[in-house]
Amino acid sequence: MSSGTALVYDEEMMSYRLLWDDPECAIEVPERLSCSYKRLQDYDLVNRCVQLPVREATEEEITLVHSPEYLDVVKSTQTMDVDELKKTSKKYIAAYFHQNSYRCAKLSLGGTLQVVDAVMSGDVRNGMALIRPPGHHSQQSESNGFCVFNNVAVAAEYAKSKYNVQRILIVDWDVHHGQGIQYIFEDDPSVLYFSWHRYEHGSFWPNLRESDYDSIGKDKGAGYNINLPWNQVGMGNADYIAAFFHVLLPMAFEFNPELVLVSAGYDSGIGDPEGHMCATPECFAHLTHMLMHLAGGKLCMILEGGYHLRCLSECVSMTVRTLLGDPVPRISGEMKPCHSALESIQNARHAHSPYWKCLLHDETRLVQEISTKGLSAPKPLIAEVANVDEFLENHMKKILHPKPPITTLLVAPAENTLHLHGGVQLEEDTVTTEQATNALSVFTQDQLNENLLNSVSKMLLALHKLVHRKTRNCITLSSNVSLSTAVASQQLLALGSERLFIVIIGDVDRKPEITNDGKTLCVTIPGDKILERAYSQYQAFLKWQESPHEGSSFFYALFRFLLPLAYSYQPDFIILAIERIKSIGTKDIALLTSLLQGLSDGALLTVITETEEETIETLSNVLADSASMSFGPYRPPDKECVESLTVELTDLQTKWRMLQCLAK
Ligand code: Q9C
Ligand code: ZN
Repeated sequence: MSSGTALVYDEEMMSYRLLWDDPECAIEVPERLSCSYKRLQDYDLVNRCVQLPVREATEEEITLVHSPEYLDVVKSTQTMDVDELKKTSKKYIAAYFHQNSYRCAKLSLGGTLQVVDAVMSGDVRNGMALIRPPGHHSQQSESNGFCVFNNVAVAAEYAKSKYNVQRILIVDWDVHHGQGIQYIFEDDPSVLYFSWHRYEHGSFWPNLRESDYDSIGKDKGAGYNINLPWNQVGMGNADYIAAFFHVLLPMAFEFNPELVLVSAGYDSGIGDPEGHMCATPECFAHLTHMLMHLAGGKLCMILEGGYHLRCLSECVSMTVRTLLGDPVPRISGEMKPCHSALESIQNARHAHSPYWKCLLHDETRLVQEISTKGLSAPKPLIAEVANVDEFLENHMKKILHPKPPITTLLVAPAENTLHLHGGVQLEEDTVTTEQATNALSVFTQDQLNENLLNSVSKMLLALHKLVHRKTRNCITLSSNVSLSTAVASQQLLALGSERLFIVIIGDVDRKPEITNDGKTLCVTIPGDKILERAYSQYQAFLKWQESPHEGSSFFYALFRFLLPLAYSYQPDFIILAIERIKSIGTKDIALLTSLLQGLSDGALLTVITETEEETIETLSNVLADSASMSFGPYRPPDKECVESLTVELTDLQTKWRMLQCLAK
């Protein structure tokens, strides 16, 4: 696996600007780049990246997407005076040219391709291009919406021809519809394009009928264009994350791309004068983190819009931090998507259900009357923040914590033969077994062997370090997972955990204390035992059976059930207990573990049977270096799996609202 994060930035791309009065174009300013870069420096992120120089894109590269005639027009703007520039600009919609536009557009595209080359060659794992002009509105022969060349679309064609990539996912989280990308790949099944965008039933720019959820692609490309129109402003963290769980991610995992390109526009963030949305910067860390689990981590972020300079630069910083593998800050806000978002999600799922097996067995139907239709001035759902700069200043202080000095602390016998990641540190402090004896006596009267006492003692020490953020996460090997987990959960609650999320994989003899007071939420993925079960909203069961040979469909359970449940709950600590593994494979557990790190600031304890060597080694890699492996291949879920999961969801989703994907 490759490592490292590429960063492309060059201030020369600030050498063009709007030369006349045009309120529509005035927001696209050179400072967008310098502010973003400055903020990355403030957070000391630039030095941690592999900085790459920009280069000019060649004519051959530009014409992978654009017509030679259009290239000539752009070229000719180099020598124009202001009147001619203005005249040429007016031929297009929301576009402006400057004498340096051509040069900068070539650098912007060339910079994009630099990141793609670095990622595809394996020099780095992922990367980001801080560039302007943006690209996603630009079309074969047209400038549009501040865009000159379609950077991301050319990047996709380039990756196909240079690296023979068969499947590319483009995620467009800019608040505008990237209609340029849609037009270019509409009939191309090798590119899956996803865009969410402010739409308001077509009343928002670019006011296109084809931005609605029912434009699903054409001919061979049918099913490979996903539009998620937002019919109200004020969409926030819960709406965006629900869109990922219920629309993008299941299809993306079924698609199984070899490369992911993101049209990373941040006008979908809070305070943006174009978007009027409410998502806070850490939301983009979560979106990035989830996408890092596709395509073996090959992820390229290409800047598009984003016009509130402070919001833009905080969002860019959160994105780069996450690419570098830093812990993802806990998401803020109530984790409950709004009604209008659910209507859009429901309709997008319905429109795509004929094309994607992961949607086939699920209940989908169309919203006949969309509730916001005909409302002239839809009200923002969240009271608008009066001073966004001030809000962000405080918000970032609140959510960002110093990075724990240790990433992964391992509680294991001092001499072990495991092959562990370099970032894993063995818990070596000397302990007395007295505290462990006391803690265990609550759960068992049996005579306990020295080994278990020693391991539980060390675990108690490690839990203190976890709670006090001396370590990000922790692995405990145990000869008795049940007992160790029971002690760990009791201890974490005693140390002040208010929402402890427990996932148990396999059949444990003894359940940790399920308190039913809201302080614990426990999900069991049983092995082969039929469990006596009492229904509670704080105890969930996931019956799941993978047949190990044909690829896994566990991603379906993750995005339909486990992660929405976890995100609804917003735990402060997580325990993952792994007993006897029968029902799901090592890669499934690795994917689950890696994604769960997006919650609880990464504070996660894994308790695992000491004999499961392969799983221990895999999880130590995942915990010490998030998303350091390929998780696929995948296959779509069976009908029975979907149906039993649906039954389990019926009651739970009334309380845990991120589970819901139908508007009621
Ligand atoms: N008030 C990008 O974000 N103006 N382009 C819309 C609606 C055009 C946005 C006017 C916005 C173009 C890359
Ligand atoms: Zn935009």
